[in-house]
Amino acid sequence: MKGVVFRHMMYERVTSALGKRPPQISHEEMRMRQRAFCEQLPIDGVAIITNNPVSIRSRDTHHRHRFNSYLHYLTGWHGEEGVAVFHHDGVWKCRLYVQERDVIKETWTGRRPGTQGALKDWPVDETVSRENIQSDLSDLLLQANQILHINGLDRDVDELVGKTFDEILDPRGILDEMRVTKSDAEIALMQYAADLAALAHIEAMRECKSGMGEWQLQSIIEGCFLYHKSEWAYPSIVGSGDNATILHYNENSDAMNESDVVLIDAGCEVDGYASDITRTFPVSGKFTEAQRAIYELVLKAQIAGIDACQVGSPWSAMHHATSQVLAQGLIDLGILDCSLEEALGDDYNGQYRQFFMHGTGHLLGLDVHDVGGGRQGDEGPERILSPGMVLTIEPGLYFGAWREDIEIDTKWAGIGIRIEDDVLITNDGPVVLTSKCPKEVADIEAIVGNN
Ligand SMILES: [Mn+2]
Repeated sequence: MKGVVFRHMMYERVTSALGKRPPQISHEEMRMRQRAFCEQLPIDGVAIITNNPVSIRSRDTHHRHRFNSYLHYLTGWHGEEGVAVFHHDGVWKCRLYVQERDVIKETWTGRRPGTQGALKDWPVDETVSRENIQSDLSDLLLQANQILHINGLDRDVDELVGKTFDEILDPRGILDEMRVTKSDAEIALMQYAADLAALAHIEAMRECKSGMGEWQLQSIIEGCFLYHKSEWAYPSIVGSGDNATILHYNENSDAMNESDVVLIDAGCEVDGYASDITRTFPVSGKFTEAQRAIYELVLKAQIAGIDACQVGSPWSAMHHATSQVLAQGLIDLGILDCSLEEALGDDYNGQYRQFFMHGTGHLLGLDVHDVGGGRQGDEGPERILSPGMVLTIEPGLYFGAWREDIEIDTKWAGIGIRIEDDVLITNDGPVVLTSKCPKEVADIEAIVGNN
């Protein structure tokens, strides 16, 4: 009972620091999005946006459903089997297929707005019962000459579309570009998601003690999300010691040793918008000399990466900035024995990549790895940074003691460090949305274990 009371107080501290939750995206804004989308559609075309499928977790129990980001973006509709269809009928209209009211089913699985409720309370022009989608959508498709649709999410719709059309266009080309630039309302939600995650990380730092389980730090952070009517945007990573050197480790099942650093990569979602924060700190509250040397190098690289987030810069500028600092630092620490040119290599794939093997960041929004490209290995012209974009800056260095492919001094073995912030691009330079989460050595050492 004492623990429950304590947890409540800890979270109330976060609540008061958080302030007011911003409003959800207005229907007016969704209507603007619909207009901008439809303006780019062929007038003899139909565009279909389905919801995500429900997936089985175990026998007759499902994974918690997460709405499709495009459907959310355009209509705010989350209902299972929901389908939005944009068609031109003198003017562009949004027709939404929804599950009809059914008292028996609603008794088991929850209330449904039904066709009438959806038409009244969502920004759509027409609603049709999902039961009639076969005949109703077929009629619309027969009148169209072009179809835009994302295959693989709704089997019934895939089948209907496949029967009528040989060539299927992808609506994501239009929508992704729209989603890259965030509106003021979106930025407000993302700032709140960033604040909540930042404060949750601080609570985990405060509570950290050697011998504690990684899962216990996870529970503090995810409990904090839930306490504030939010949830994780991606499975939380809590890795101590060698586990910190596994990029997507999320078993979170080991007890933490006094001498290790622990890496936490955890972010939350607020009305669909994600935050994404990584912090790494010593379990004991005090970095060893070796840990501190690596930490300060990664921090220096991260700050250089953030500084490179300027309007007009190409996407790769921030990766080049972090890479140059890391490569030079690895040479200075004696971890790499070569020239800077050799360390960086052609096209930034040189020797330093043994220890920094991922990209420097990704776009952030309704999806944690948001649409709009910019990730390493993406095709097409390089994205140029512009105001309203939100991206992460997250360099890291990883020295897995378990790795047979690298040779390093034992003093570095088992150190994995990543520092990640969320950055808004503005005409006045980069704005760090996650700035409430400390990252300087002195600040971290003052907080860890100090509850
Ligand atoms: Mn990330």
